[in-house]
Amino acid sequence: MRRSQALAARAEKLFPGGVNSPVRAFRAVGGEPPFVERAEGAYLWDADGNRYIDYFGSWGPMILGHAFPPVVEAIREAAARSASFGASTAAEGDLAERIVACYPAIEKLRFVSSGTEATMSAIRVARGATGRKIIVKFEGCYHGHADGLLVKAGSGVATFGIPGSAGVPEEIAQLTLALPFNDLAAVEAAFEAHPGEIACVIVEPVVGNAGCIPPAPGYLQGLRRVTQKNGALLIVDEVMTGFRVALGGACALYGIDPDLVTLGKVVGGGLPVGVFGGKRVFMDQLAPLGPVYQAGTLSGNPLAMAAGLATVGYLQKHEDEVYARLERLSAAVAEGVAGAAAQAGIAMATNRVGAMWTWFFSEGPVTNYKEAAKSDTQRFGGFHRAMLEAGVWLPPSQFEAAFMSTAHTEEDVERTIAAARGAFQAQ
Ligand code: KE4
Repeated sequence: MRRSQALAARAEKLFPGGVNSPVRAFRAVGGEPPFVERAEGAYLWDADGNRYIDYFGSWGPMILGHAFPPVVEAIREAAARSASFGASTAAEGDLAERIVACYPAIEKLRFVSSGTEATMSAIRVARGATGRKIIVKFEGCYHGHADGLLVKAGSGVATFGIPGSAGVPEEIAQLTLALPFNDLAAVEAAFEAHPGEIACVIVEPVVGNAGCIPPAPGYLQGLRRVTQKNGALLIVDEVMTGFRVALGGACALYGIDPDLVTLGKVVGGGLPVGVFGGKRVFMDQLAPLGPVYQAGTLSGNPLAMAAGLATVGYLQKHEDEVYARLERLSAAVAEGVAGAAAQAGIAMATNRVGAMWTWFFSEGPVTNYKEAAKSDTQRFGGFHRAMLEAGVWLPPSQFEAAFMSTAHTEEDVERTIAAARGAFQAQ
């Protein structure tokens, strides 16, 4: 029995589905998920010594590649001074200053330990600041697993949501409106149907959790205008896009000035960090200054601050070189595989923004979740398994984004395209 299989057999007894996060179980693509033993640069090695080119990068954080030496060294040094104090440190301010320099919309922020905590807290600030209860999210966008965000669209456009998970009471789901992404009229209709009741709109500015879906031209600016007009806060969830699509994320790329921003993934350099922040007038609603409560034992954890500082500091110092490389390599692999699909007569829609992209096995364009859902997920599963066999580890779902790191090389891209060619010929 392969060591991964033995580890999986044990994990099945210990963890629901054998995993600590559902997508890792490969249920969407089939096959047996390898257990990772170590990683370096662009590569993962599994428990049986097989090497893979990594295109999910821990779901976004590893933008500089795995075990990036400055990050490893920073964590090592911080660990020698104790892993956690539960008291304020200079490192929190050092990382916060770097974040504020990259995200002008953030005047004040709070560190938390996950993207879920960040979005959950940002929504509480919006409700506390406005005294309103209803929130708006978009189909296909994922913002973590807080109850009010695990909601599916209701029957009509402006009708309330229904629970997207067991355990979420309908009373909670009914405070969330789930609207189609890239449809500004739907948002305007929601505000007309619920005047004075909507606390905030939360959006993935480039959707990553339905696969990659870019905003239509003017859409994000439209959300800014409609929320401003109706006294609701705009929360831009940059947990995935932050420091990825640009150093200043989608806020910089699309020129938007939200009321609140959430960050995660890259900002922690692979350690658990979430951030929510924004305009001072809203953030000062938080305890101990104001009436909105939020807290966390490991918020601002020194090891996580050290990893985040080393990562964000490197991205800031080498911004031009880093994002030019990410753009070049991402374009090459996205277009190269799309070209191989076209040569094999396979329908594929490729969406990409910077160093995040998705190959949809779809006839038509993918501009919202309904169109993404028409993709041939069976064919994606076969593609994923064939690529894994060939030593290329793609995100194990049609509805996830692939990620590039600065550690990937042109040779890795060529090898990936060749593997895709082989996979398409075999399909
Ligand atoms: P976490 O609680 O998983 O740190 O962050 C939640 C979150 C919030 N906002 C956005 C835009 C996100 O993409 C995420 C988490 N992303 C998924 C990947 N699609 C995490 C991977 C997983 O669930 O295992």
